[in-house]
Amino acid sequence: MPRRQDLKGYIMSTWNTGQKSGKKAAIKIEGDEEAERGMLFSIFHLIQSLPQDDNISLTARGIHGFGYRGHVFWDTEIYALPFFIFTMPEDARRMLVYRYNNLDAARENARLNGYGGAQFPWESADDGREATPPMVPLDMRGENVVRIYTGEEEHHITADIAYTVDLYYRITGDEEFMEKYGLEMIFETARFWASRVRYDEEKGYVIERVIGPDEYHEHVNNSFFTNLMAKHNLQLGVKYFRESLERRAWRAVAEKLGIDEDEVQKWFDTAERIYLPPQVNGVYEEFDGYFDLTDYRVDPGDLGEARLPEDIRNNIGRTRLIKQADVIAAQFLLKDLFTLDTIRRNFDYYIIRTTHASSLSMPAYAIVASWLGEEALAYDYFIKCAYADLRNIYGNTQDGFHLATAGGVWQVLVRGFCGIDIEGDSLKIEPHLPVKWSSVTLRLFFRGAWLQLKVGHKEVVVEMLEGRVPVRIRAFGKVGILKPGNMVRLAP
Ligand code: IFM
Repeated sequence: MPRRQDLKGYIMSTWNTGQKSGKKAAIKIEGDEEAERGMLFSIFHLIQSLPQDDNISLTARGIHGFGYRGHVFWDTEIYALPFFIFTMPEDARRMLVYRYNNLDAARENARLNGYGGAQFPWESADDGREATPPMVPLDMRGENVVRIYTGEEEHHITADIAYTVDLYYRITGDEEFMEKYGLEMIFETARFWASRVRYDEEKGYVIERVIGPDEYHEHVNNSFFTNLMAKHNLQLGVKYFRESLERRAWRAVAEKLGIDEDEVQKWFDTAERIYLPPQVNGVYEEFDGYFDLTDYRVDPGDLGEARLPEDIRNNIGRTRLIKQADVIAAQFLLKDLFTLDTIRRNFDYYIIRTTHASSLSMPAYAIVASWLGEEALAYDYFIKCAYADLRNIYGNTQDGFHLATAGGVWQVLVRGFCGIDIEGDSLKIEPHLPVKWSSVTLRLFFRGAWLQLKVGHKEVVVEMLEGRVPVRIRAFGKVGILKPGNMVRLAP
């Protein structure tokens, strides 16, 4: 193994040697050195920040500073882990095992809050208890403090973790992980949501008093993101329970937890009737009452709150301004639930109301922008994110590296520009490359095989470097079966 500080060179130098690490992470972008350098810089820091054991996971600001006190947020599962799952699956697994190791603490957390199942903490440290500080001092003497409600209300983290457990399984096919850790996390989190909802005669199952990814608005009811992710979590519970009926080892997990058909039927009914805020002209209301707030718009090319007039800044929670991708984050995670037209309407509406004061925002918008053919904006955000800490665009790099942004940069390239997605048992590639890029070459792990992909504007070439089972590749509406040691070339 190289020394960690040498990794950047190592990532590229092993490209042609067949060494394991080179296979995992390297990316080449033909036609854009600046983009390639920024991409590798991001990957380097992700790898450098990897925890060495399963007592802790990747932290929001890595090992580069004291920001967020070394706590683990949804940044890890939603923004960083997809990179690790596709390129370093053993490390991704270890970080998910960290969550499993804290499942008892999450059960206790749910119990203390009056819920069932397991509720993961918004900020997690080594013991898995809620570690979010309820107050943060604004001055050295602690005379002015700000009250922080995220630990009490930002509940979507529980569904985000279940989402990534499922993603890990869909990419790796790691049955043993599901049997030992994954299923239990999915079942216990589904249980949490079944107890977290309240039945409302008019609306169905509602989720009250939460904070969504947009943290400007606290104590809201029916956050679109939270409700949709909770629904997804319940549906995962149902799906995996049904699959477990066919497999003895999986069924044993459900039995151990005392889950039966009646309970799962309740999950199913709850998921079916979870209330989602209605659409107005195709736009989902971010939470109940959001459209009644004072409207205020910002330039999508700029970021942060400093540009806002003081009265708006001081009353931001009374406006429709949002801190980061929220409805758009849901559309990026659960893309298949939406038509492109709906995504477009929501994107157009929210992009001019988002300050991007959170470093998690631009990656989500950039991914969706690339799907929508908004190349200039997607590329602008990609470069801003790839150089976020080198250029200190958030003004707080001294507090640590922005790891969610780094994972987001990789996702903009892979999910956005290369359009890589999993469709059933196939790997789907729908390129939306920036015009000045001629191709992207990268390596991915998918269902036991190491693949090398060369993605161009009008051609996709996939080679199986290692692996024993054929992989189905989809691109440009065509399907190719990639056999071990072979190559598939697809064009429109
Ligand atoms: O998890 C994020 C949150 O979405 C926005 N505030 C910062 C947290 C840590 O990066």
